[in-house]
Formats: sequence, C-alpha cells, structure tokens
Amino acid sequence: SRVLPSGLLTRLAVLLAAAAVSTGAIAQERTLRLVSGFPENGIYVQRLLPWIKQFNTEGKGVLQINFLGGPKAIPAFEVGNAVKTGVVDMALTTGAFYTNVMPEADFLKLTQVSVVEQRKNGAFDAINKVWNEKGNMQYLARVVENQPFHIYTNKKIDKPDLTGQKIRISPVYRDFFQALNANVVTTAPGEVYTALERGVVDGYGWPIGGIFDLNWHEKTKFRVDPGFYDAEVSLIMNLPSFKKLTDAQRAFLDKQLAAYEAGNAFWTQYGKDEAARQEKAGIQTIRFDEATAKSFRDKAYDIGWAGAAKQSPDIAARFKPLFSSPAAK
Ligand code: 173
Repeated sequence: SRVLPSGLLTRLAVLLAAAAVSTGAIAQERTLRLVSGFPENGIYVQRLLPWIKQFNTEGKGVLQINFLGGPKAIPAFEVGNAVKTGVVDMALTTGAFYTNVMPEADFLKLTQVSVVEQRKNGAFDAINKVWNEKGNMQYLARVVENQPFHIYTNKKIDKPDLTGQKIRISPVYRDFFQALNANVVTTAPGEVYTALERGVVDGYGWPIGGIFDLNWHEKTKFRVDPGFYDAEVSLIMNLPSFKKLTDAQRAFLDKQLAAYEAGNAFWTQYGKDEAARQEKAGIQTIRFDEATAKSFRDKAYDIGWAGAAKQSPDIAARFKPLFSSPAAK
C-alpha cells in the first residue's frame, strides 16, 4: 500500500483530534439533582414541576434537572445541609428551613423590595456573598414574592396577644410569636395537619396562600390580619456544583431562572384568590383597628431585625438598607 506524505498525516490527526474535542463539548450534558423542602402537593412544587419540564425540553444536550422529590426524599430541615455538602445539586426551599446551616438564611423573610429590585440594588449580590461563604451555596432565584405570613388560629383573639395559645411555627415566626406571648412548637409543614387534628396546637403560621393544599382549612377557624414579612421560597445550589457549569450551561441556567422569576406576578392574584377561598370555606378574618394593625406589622419587622442583629450584627446591618422599602430606610 502507498504511504501518505507525513505532513498530510499530521494534518489529518490534528483535524480528527479537534473534531473529537468539539463533539465532546456538544455531548456534554449534565443532570442536576433537585429536591424540595416543601411538600409535593403544595403550590410551590406545583409551580416548580412545569418549570422543570420546560427546562428539560429546552436544555437537551446542555443541562437537565432530575427532581428527586419533596420531604420524603430529604426531610425539610435537612435540605440545606444536603445542598451545602453536595448530596444534591439544587433545592427549592426557604431560609427558615436551613438556619442550621446559617442563621442568616431566615433574614430573607425581611425583604420589602421585589427580587427585581434586589438584583438591581446589590441585595442579591450581598446575599450571595454570605451564601457562598457560610453556606457553600449559590442563591439562584427567588420564586415566591408578595406572600405575607399570617397567624391562623382556632382561638379567637381581639388584640395582638397569643397568651394561652400553642402555635406551630418555623423559625420565621419564633421571635414575633413569642413576643405575642404564644407557646410555640416547631414543625415541618408535613406535620401541621396532625398537630391541629390532635389539638397539639391551636394554630399555626403560614403565608396567605397554600392552606388548602394539605387540608389545613378543615382545622382552621380564624386568620389574623394584617400579614407580616414576605414568604421567601428560592432555588439554591451547591457552590462547587454551580462552579462546575460550563459557560453554555451557566447561560442556559440564567435564562431559565430569569423566566422563573418573571412568573412571580402570579403571586399577587393568588394571594387574593386564596383569601377569598378562605372566606368561602368559613374561615373568619380577625382584623385590628388601623393603629393596632400598624403597630402589629411594625413590631413584626422590629423584632425580626432585632433578632437578625443579635444573630449576626454585621450581616444584618449590611442587609437592612438593601432589604427595606425606600420609605423605611
Ligand atoms: O414553614 C413555614 O411556615 C415557613 O417558614 C414558610 C416559609 C416560606 C413559605 C411558606 C412557609
């Protein structure tokens, strides 16, 4: 057989090697493992699933998400550590569920500006500096906004005083409800129904939306207005796993996260619909007079920020002007 000139052979080899590299890059699809700290039949996961579906359709060959499940896969209060240690890549959860990773996680309930504004004014970057350093995680996107928390109870009150009441909490409500003289019991959302049913608690804290998802409305007589704080539910990601993304994967992820956050307008109408649905279900609203309502809300924030300053003075001081409404600055 004839021998090819060596110069041609070298060129062929170089071409083949280049082709192999670029094929490798094209075929480099990665799958991220995601869990939810919230139950699968709740509104947060109901809105997560279609997002994942679209993500996986558009992300073929680039990036995929494998949803492993809710608290049955990893208990609500263990999800943060699972993200921190890389047991999973990503989670949909709330800061109140990973105060065991860093107490600052719960400060996110104190935001009074939209996530759009948080990305503009430096709050988002300030959060990520702390989340990177203390949580070994990247704070990716806030996907719930405009969902104030409320007190739900079966024992009527006529002033902001929970004396003699046993109330289910997460860390979100602890300082505030204790300041209102409640006896508090911390549980994951999955245990609220049973606690109400057995009379272990008289009531619970929860945002305006979602109490029908686990049938708590069956065991709820009153909602107290006004609401306070803003329920924070976000996507977080293990930092090494985030840093391993290629430029293309990172760009794709950013685009999907932006689309998810752009859907946050949903929550305003949802809150109204849920309040109407509660009324229809016979849940009575307890309202304070205007001055009492204002001092109730102010007290919630004062106590929230005081708790934050006690836990982590420097970070609380950094976050407060970035989280607070322009008027409150
Ligand atoms: O469990 C809770 O009440 C809680 O902390 C929370 C936080 C965000 C959304 C919903 C509930």
